[in-house]
Amino acid sequence: MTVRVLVASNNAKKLKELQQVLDDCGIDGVELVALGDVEPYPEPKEDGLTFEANALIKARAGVAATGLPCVADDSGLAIAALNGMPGVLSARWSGHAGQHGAEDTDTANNNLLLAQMADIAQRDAAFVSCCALVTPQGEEFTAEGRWEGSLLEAPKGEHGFGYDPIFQPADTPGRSSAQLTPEEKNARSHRGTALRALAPHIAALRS
Ligand code: ITT
Repeated sequence: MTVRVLVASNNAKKLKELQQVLDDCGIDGVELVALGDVEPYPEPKEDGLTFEANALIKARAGVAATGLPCVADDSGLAIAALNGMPGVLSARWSGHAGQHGAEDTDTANNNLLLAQMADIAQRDAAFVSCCALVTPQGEEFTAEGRWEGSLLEAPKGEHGFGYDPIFQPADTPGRSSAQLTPEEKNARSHRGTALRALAPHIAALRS
């Protein structure tokens, strides 16, 4: 029997990464369903103060609307010199979603962050992701991943999305996360780590 699992993200590039990581886990008998494949439902308000709280808000909303088990990711960039900000505010650092188009929002977020950090030499940064799985029976599982690195002085690279052009991973010296192939990024990223930790719980949905 195949189990359908909703992957609840409105960010097409994030969704692709989530799907690729899960596909690479090779879980037989699980069919991933995107938001575009189900009856539309209102986006829940992401008003949690942690990545975990927001990931659970998104996954619970997916289950409530569709009756399917649901996986969601909440993620962002944590800058040490900014006490972990933008953090859970990463998506709306330069203003509310809808104010710009998706690509413009990314550019506006990156430009604002670079301007705020212009005179600051301490540039330690980490991408953080919390992935949540919620089942129709009310079981909840979460897992977190961190990708350590630093904030660049200027954007470079064309791959990925969001803050990738201004993030220098510690484990890919000389290449920003926007200069990695999808496979290279998924193998190291916050999202890859979090979702692979959740994979056994997703696989267990079949039994
Ligand atoms: P969904 O909530 O619909 O999944 P979203 O893009 O709004 O989509 P978040 O609320 O989790 O997702 O916000 C994540 C923010 O952090 C957003 O600004 C992203 O661009 C950024 N971000 C997260 N992971 C990233 C990554 O792997 N590379 C670059 N930026 C990332």
